[in-house]
Amino acid sequence: MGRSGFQPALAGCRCFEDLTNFPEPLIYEYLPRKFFTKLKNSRIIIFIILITILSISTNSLHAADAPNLLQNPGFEDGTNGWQWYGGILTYIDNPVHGGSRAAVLIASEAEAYISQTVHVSPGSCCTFSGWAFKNSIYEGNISLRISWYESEDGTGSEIKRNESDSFADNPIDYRFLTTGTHTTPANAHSAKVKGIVRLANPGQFVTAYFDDMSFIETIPISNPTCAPN
Ligand SMILES: [Ca+2]
Repeated sequence: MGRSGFQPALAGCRCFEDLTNFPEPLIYEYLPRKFFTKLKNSRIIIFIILITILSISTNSLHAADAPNLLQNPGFEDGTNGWQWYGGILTYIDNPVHGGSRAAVLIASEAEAYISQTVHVSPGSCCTFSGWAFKNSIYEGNISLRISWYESEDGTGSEIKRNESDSFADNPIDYRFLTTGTHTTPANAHSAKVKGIVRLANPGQFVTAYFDDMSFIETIPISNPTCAPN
């Protein structure tokens, strides 16, 4: 039986056994169109999944690789790189959270703080974190804050602030604080990061300890906003 005599039966059958004797292009012609549609859709789904995984991995690596922009973040070099207001700043070897030194701020104003100013880019994602401790007979609370400025060096008026949770009790060990991740305002070019002590009553003082501070800035690539904000 010639091929011309077989084709009508094949057209009615449309089974794979019959197709094995035909050249490849003809097999494609006889395979159900749905098969190719499903194959095409599967490839698209796999492609989207791979792109998503790559995007997540890129962002994660980007954040993980971002350097700590603070100088002397663990106070191993004493108080170098840090400014302070509303009290006295020094360092101590016990208690520490990491390394062999931590900062000690003896706050005597209603709001005292240690601070550093860092240059930032508008639209970037910034996170300020650190560890704090206090053991005081007087009442006061401790928190972290990012103050945003339009200037390049933290001068001028504060245009926005983001603050961490605070604590007022005397914890048994250093406590982690973070402002969370925030988008740098569109007109901001510097950020002053602060470890803050607020006194509950005037005329008293509170001794607070800070260690292992970090300020991380990342530039969003695939997602134009920072999360959480
Ligand atoms: Ca330290």
